[in-house]
Amino acid sequence: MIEGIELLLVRLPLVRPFRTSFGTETEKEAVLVRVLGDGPDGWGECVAGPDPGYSEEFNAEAWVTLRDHLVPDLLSGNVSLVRGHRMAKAALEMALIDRDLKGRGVSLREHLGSQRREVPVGVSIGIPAGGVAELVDRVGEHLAEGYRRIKLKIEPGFDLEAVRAVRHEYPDILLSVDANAAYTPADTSPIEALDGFGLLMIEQPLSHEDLWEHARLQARLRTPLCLDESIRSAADAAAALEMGACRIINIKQGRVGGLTEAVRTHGVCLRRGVPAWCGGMLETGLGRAANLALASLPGFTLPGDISASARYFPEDLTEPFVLRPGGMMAVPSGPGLGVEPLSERLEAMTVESLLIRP
Ligand code: NPG
Repeated sequence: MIEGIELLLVRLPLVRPFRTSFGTETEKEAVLVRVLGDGPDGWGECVAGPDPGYSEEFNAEAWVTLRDHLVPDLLSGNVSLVRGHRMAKAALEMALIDRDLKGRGVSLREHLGSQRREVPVGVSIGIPAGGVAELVDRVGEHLAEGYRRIKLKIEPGFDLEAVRAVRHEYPDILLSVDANAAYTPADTSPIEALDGFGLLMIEQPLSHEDLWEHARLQARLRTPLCLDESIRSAADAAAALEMGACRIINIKQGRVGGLTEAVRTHGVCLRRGVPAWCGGMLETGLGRAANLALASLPGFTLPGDISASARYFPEDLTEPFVLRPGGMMAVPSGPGLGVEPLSERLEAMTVESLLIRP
């Protein structure tokens, strides 16, 4: 029996500001969902941010969508007719799955049917205030820590020079770039200029809603394009691959509406032999636990954006995740997500909470 569902808004300081082409985050703000009843609590984390810069979803609307629609629909047993709002749906789904699995003593990894107990991971480096020189230093630090793939955030004016400098220093590393939709079909020359640097992929150069212009661009490039923002479902992934819009897919459970749809999206890639990897949204330990379980599925053939807690937060919400030798991270093996928020931290980081009863 579900006795209530609690929504919590939490804020965690970041170790350093994270700048992308769409904005800068200095702290992590997230909506958490806690399902209460007999048996263990279930926890879910919404991947939306404070502003609609990455996609149309953001925390204030996710809160209202959960409070006024998704949670009441669930508690009253009505079929939910909410369109879109995938990140809000994903958070609720995660909490329900976590509770169910904890009650049955099954880990999310086992539930997904995965064999791998650790996964190779990479790190995503925001656009540094100190420009290219600072970027090259940061790449060196993360390589020394053991990360297996480096991803650079780029935007018009911070692209070619940055890639050239990093490649000059590190000619052989697995290196990719991510534009977060910052370029336009009218001028793709900065992207085409990156084609000769042996990049593993160029992620989401064009609009967050586009497939067609990406297909036209991919036809002119040797480097694989990877789509992130444009892929909101398994069906989107199939369409993108069918039309040649990309050759690699970034899978984020929040972006596609939950773990179930993420597994379906992974299936689309696996059946076609298309490389996939698990994206990250600066999640706290809760969301990262889900990402690690997802990334342990066999179709995730490239290192994910899943880094150790210390790369994001002075203090994580859960026991910290650490990097293992060889740039690997352990997939949690405990029931459900395999992690819990630490109660003292949760209390200190919660800025708002609301308990909704049936
Ligand atoms: O390691 O979690 C991480 C961050 C990886 O670069 C990363 N995420 O565009 O994929 C992205 C980007 C992002 C971060 C997007 C925060 C939206 C919010």
